[in-house]
Amino acid sequence: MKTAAQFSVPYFQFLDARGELAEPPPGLALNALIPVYRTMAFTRAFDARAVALQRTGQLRTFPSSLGEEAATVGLASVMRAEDVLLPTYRETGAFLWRGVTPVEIFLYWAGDERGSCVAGPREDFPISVPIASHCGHATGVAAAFQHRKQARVAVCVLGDGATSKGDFYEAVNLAGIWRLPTVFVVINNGWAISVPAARQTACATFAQKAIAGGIPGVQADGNDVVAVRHVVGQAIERARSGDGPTVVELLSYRLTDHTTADDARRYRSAEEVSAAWAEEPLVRLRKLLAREGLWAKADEEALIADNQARLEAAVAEYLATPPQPLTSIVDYLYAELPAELVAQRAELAAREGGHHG
Ligand SMILES: Cc1ncc(C[n+]2csc(CCOP(=O)(O)OP(=O)(O)O)c2C)c(N)n1
Repeated sequence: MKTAAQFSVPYFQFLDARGELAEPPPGLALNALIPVYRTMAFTRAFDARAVALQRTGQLRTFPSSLGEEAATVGLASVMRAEDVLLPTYRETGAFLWRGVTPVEIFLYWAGDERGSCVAGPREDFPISVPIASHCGHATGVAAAFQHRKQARVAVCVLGDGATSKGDFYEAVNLAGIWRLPTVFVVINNGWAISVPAARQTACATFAQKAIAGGIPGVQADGNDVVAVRHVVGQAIERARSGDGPTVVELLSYRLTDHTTADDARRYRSAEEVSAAWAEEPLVRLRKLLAREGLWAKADEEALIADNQARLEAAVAEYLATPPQPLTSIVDYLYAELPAELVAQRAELAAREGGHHG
């Protein structure tokens, strides 16, 4: 017997749970991590405020990204403005880094169409709630970049559960054949609603799903923002320089419910969650910055106050935004409405306008 082929999946971690930085990647500029930390902290504060709004009937539903801030902010922080993000619903940190406003994010989760029509970044895709359907869109966007000879990259973010869908495999396959400038970032947060990662795949990693597409797969500690920026940054630059796609798996943990419509206590233990808190990404980054003299107690206090003020202003603006007409439900689906929707639109128009919450 001969070995037909052999593969491996590299794993990266630089900043451990205690905030110790071991053998940093070449050229690491610690200063660059300060705005990253600030956005991660704002993402967490936004998260808590959004859950509170939902609990008081002022948002429809909200998928918290508590614990995933290093993954979401980290991946966005190594994209260029002209790259295109194709997100799911749990990338609040990436939206905020890319310039989506808190008000726009609140509007989205209130069911308001204007939450998908953001002022910037105009070419990023709207949130994909159907699991994995945006993987095909990412290959389409990347094919357009390749066709136009633009040095731009499509960054598709998905969950571990989404890698079980055919859409993901098809997209990886096509991206491999055409060497498309795509990066598939799989945020493995341990769970797909109540299905644990171990029951989602028989593979040792989600990154190795790249191998069948003939492309590299890499894994990193997704709670280590240094590792996230390193692996996603390398994959993006590889794609930009014409060397094709990569699957990046970021190991993280969803510290709370799947959405505000879920109760995670029904399917996982308190012990598991408290063990995961010891790994969370914000504290370890803050410890590093503090040790390097880049972040002091006064900076943290000023940031907390600043974040609260920004959030309260955003909440006030969101709650004061006049609702869209009910007809907005169908107004953005087609260039020309099919007959049955014309009738439904007329019914909606006859009713009174909606309200937030
Ligand atoms: C096509 C499709 N099937 C099923 C669902 C219902 N659903 C919503 S979230 C989810 C789990 C997704 O898990 P994962 O991809 O790991 O992402 P996570 O929510 O954990 O970030 C499912 C099955 C859906 N939204 N779309």
